[in-house]
Amino acid sequence: MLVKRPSDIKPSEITSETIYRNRREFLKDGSGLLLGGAASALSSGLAVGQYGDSLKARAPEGIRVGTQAPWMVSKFKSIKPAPDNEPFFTEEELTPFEDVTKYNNFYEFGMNKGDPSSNSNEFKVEPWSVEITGEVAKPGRYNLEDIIEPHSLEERIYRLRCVEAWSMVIPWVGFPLGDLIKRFEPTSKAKYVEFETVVDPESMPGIRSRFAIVRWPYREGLRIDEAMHPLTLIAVGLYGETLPAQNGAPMRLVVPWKYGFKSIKSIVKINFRESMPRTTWVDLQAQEYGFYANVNPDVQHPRWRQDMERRLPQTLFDRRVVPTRKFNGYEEEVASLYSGMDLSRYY
Ligand SMILES: Nc1nc2c(c(=O)[nH]1)N[C@H]1C(S)=C(S)[C@@H](COP(=O)(O)O)O[C@H]1N2
Ligand SMILES: [Mo]
Repeated sequence: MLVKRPSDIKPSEITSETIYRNRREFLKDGSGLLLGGAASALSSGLAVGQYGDSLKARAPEGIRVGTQAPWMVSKFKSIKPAPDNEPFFTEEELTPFEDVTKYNNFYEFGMNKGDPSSNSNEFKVEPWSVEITGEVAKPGRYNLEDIIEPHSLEERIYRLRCVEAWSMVIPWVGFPLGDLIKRFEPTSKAKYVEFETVVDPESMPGIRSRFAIVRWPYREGLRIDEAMHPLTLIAVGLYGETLPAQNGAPMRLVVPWKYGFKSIKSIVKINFRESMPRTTWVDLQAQEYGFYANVNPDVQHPRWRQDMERRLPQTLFDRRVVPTRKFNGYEEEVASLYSGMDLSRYY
């Protein structure tokens, strides 16, 4: 984000909505991902459970990623499939599993898009615990199983729009952050929620690197009403599998109407507080990255335009440029959170 600037998008490269839709329909039939999900689950030899056989998206046959901890594996057998209607689902063509898991931003493993997948082999998610602190009635250190076990998992198909002007469509597995927060009983002083990523120099070469620009741990935050919004997800999987390290194992945030950097990975701490937390990107470059970071085609980034995006995967022949939508297309659901706010000031 500071290092690389997306090359400029020429108006001639913008794919018209019609062409985009037609291609989408075509690929949907051909990819076998949206329509063939059930078949691939059955043929992969997985013990399919109550819902696992009807997920809208499954990883390619034979692919196992992420933790295979028995309690987690058994939870993954009853994932409620994404509904057929917006906003928890989109009909847009899914970004292939390969791109979702090999083109990543996770600076703890390095700055290049391929670094997180190639440099995360030493990363361990067991044991894992999450510290809950601040303005809550039930603070403490909870192990991962205690955090996740009470929640039923669901599939959600969301757009992810990075501030660098590329985007993906990702089938997550998770549960609403709001349901988790309620369990800790926030006090009336809990106005903001702050998150931190694990810092493990041993297994995270990006942290050891002398070129690192981030002051670790990576930190992010939400206003409490944003955190409680039903679209805000704690993701523990994608494509029907537990999260690969490079996507933020074992649990990460997904806030689909905000730029991707808000969706912090590999969370070890959740702190409830009265004042707005300082976050990693605001710390680094407050002129360019704001606390709110709502996707907004009307507010340009100082160094590139934000009204278009490259929908991955791109090919040599088609850069797949599509218009960026306000709140990443979730305006109807979230605009009321910001009524009366000047979004060009609170970017
Ligand atoms: N801890 C941590 N979380 C992070 C990042 C990071 O570098 N470190 N990058 C962010 C950015 S810029 C984006 S776009 C998304 C990318 O998520 P994905 O790789 O799963 O697509 O993760 C976000 N979460
Ligand atoms: Mo990003």
